Amino acid sequence: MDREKQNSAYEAEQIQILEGLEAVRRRPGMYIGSTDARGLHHLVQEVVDNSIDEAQNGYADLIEVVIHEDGSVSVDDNGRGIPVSIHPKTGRPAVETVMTTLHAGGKFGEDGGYKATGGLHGVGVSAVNALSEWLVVEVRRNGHVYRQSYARGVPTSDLEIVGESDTTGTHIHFLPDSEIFETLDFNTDHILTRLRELAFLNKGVRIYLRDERVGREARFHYKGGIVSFVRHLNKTREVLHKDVIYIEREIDGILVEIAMQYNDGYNEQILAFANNIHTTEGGTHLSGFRSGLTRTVNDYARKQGLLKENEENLTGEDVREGCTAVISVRIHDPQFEGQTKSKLGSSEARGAVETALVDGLSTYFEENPTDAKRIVEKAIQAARAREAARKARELTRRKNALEGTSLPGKLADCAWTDPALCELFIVEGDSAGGTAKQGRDRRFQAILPLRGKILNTERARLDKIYSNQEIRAMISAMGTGIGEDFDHTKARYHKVIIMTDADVDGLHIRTLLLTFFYRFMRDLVERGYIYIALPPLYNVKKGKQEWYCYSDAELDNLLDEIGRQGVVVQRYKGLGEMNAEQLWETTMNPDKRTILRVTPEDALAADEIMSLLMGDQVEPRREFIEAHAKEVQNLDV
Ligand code: 0RA
Repeated sequence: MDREKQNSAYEAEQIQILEGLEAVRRRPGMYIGSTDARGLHHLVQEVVDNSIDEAQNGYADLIEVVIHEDGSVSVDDNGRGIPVSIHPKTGRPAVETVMTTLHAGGKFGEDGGYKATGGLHGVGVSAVNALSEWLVVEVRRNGHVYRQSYARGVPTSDLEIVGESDTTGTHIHFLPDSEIFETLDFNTDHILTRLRELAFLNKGVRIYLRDERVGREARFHYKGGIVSFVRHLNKTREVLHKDVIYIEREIDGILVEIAMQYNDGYNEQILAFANNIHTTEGGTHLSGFRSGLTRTVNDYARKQGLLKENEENLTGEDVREGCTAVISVRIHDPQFEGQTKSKLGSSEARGAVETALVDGLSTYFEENPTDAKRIVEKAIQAARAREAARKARELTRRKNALEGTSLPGKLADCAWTDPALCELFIVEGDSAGGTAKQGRDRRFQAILPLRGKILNTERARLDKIYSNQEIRAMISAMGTGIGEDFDHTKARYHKVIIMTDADVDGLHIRTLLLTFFYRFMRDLVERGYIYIALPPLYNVKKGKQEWYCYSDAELDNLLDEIGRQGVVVQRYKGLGEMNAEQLWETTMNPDKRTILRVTPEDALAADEIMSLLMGDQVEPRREFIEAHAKEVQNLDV
């Protein structure tokens, strides 16, 4: 190509790149979902995913993530390093093209690997670059260290050799753009949970996290992969069999991995992943697992005479009681569906997982008859309990028919009837409930005070839950029914706001409520109907002026600003210390308040904490209480 032609090709490419970056900055939501905390965390996810790809293809085994003191994040891996050679057409180094061109994050050439990413992410590291105030990439390759810097996606330097190195790898360091994101505050716990998950799903890969803002470090490395994951999930529970059942098959080009182990509890915990993405809405791989499990357990039970001819088959629910499992599939070009694009739609995954499970589990049952018998007997017990629960429910229904489906006496309902406009505040304690009733906007805000600790759902079976007063009040206020009777179209409110004190008891009640919603009205969590109120922690007065602070950091900032002279700080220990007007102004008024929407991940975390607090095992419970007693305010739900 002569020089002139090359220049014009280069210019055309530059224009395209600028247009691409513009598009990302104009409509960031299209690329990373949102510009709130969730979107912010997607940036880290995206960069880490690229390193995970490199690890999955066998070229990297160490990924180090650092949250720096200035709020920037860096991700380092020991892979091959992004190529730096000059592209013949553009005359630019490959790494520059990867960093500046939309959808150019993928591998060059075909190496047949599965991409770590799928529907939700996979927009390429160039989108991260476009949404960063600055980004620096360093590549270790060919004995050199190369570096290039960018501002909001545009190169501010050429790719330069800045040093020598006898290793290879990629280092990406970026500061998200405050012009784009509503918050720049990375949440260590969220990042930690996700990195741990990735370490479980990609066995052998070492993933380290260092948060230099608070001096916290974590290292994840699981040689057992998802078997370790299941052990982790069952850590606080009594298990029915010692070994985790592990199945690995490749069927029609789909890699299926399943790890499962029963515990003596009454709940199922089945996590499904597709190409490393946690498919919280389930999908074909999960339904393949479920039907395979029901079939295998029933077949074995019949064959062994544990189920008699005149007895009905065990249901899916029966065989999943106490089942903890992780399903991980790797599939080319996965299809994602659902409200949050976290449901696997690829139909071929259903058959692959079902075949793998039926095959693997029946073999396991043949080889481990003692374990098999325990599992079947547990399912038979579940069937009996289900029958008892049905009878209890029928009694309740009959009783309701007699008494009319009245709303609970303690509920102060709102005037409007359109659920989309109505909010239900679940308030800890009768006295705070009274204040909330006075303070609310009674047109669309309903108040339900709950007394004491509601029933702990971890250890209680369904039939007992129905008879608990506080729970029944909540169920009838919601109008949806629970468990298999649940019907979201009957929800009387589309916002349910949990409002508890900012102390240990309040945290406990909040955790209980989240566990309850997660277990029995999960659909409400998935629809985003559940929220947490954020009452202020401090009231600050100086002369006639008054402020509210919602965290210690906020208080410190305010005091730095207004000084400490003549300032009175009141710490709220409970909701009861505010009067009706204050509660409305700070916590309930939709124009001023902050409320946190609960995600399925939050609810799952609550569920884990709950089983830790309430499970049979004393040691983890003590550790948890000791670790969290001091940081109640900061505990992320
Ligand atoms: C394109 C091609 C090759 C590697 C990579 C990209 C790569 C990208 C990232 C992003 C973060 N870490 C990464 N590591 C590698 C293959 C290059 C070759 O053939 O040597």
